Amino acid sequence: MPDFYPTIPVIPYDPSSKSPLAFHFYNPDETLLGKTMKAHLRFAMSYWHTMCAGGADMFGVATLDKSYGHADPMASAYVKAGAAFEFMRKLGLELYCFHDRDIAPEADTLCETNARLDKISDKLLELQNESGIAPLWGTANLFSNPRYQNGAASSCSPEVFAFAAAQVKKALELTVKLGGQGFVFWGGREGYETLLNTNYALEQENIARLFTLARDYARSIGFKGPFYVEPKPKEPMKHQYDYDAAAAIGFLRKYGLQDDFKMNIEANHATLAGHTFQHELRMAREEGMFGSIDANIGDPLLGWDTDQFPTNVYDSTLAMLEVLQAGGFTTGGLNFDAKTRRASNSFEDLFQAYVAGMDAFALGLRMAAKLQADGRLGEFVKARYAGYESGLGLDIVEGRADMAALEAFALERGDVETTSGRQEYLEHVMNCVMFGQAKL
Ligand code: XUL
Ligand code: CO
Repeated sequence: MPDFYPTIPVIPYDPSSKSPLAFHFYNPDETLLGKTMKAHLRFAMSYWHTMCAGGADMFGVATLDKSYGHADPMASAYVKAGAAFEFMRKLGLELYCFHDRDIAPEADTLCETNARLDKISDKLLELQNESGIAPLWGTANLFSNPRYQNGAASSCSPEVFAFAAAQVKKALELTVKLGGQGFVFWGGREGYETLLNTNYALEQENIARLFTLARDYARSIGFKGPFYVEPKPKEPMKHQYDYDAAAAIGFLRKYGLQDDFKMNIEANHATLAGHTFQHELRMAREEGMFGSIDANIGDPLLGWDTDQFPTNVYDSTLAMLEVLQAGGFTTGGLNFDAKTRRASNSFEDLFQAYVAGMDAFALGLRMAAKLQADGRLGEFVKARYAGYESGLGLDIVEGRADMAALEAFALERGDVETTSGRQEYLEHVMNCVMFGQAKL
């Protein structure tokens, strides 16, 4: 097989190296808390950003040519598939995520498009069998084609609903064929630009109808994995229905889908919703809906989804603390839904970006393990709520204290002393554990 990235070596773990193409913190086979780092982190490549996006933005064309030497889109798709597997092999990535339209371009008819998908997926399967690499999840792109301008499942047109269903059906078949472990719904166009033209209730119900049809069809063809909803508040729509984890979980419960669906939490979507990444992961975890992660980071000065590679170690540490507390990934993983900046216009930059992102999460995992071992954060929270473990607190928690009893207590007790939340202390503990040996 030809080498598509001849100047790029297999990336080694070498903490003493000054090479940009070496891992300093990610040592895949090192065991930490009873599991290899590779098993903890379950890194995945995003096919769309990595293999397809060339840096085009609203003001300019691509800065990195990703046609892989072929003007014909199907010829390019074949070569791209080979390149994708070389890319993953060199980085030690064993999982990838794809939209139907990433792996093969749409043709003039649905029939021809599906035939293209059959051919390309045969090629992907061959590459998977040679390498042991497999999809973390598959999905259907229900947002790029102009037919989805008014939404897909939430479109005002039943014909568009049918097209979306047909596309999801095929994407599910592909996911099963390729052994994908999950299936994502990201509803970029499932929302509205103005309520003046929107039947909100019908749109919501139709999204639930498509999810239910997809779930039932997938189970009938042997798909055992979870579905993931990937919340995002806006962009491309002004308002997206799956605004954040709380909205998406409420929606899934309303329509009885909570046993088959979980959350795919994306860092930059969390911040667009006005939440931290940690908040969205905590919400999903506490609700028993933690599934998978789209790892990236936004720019706090920009109000859109910049999909930058995650290099902020505080963020990755807090994220990995949530992952550890959720009991780790099962079918989920860390998909780099991230792209290099437009001016980082070489394939070496792309490898470098993955090294940076993978190392940031490896460091996050190491730091999260240290914070757990140190114990002070956990102990502080436990102590803070200790009042609910006995006496009045236990009566409240166990439902023994009614309104009259609580009033009687308050009348008798007089005023209550407040306790400190000690935020600055806790932030300092994080720094001490992460960067030093000092005990506070
Ligand atoms: C868009 C986004 C998508 C989903 C999959 O913001 O994150 O790429 O991850 O459709
Ligand atoms: Co995403």
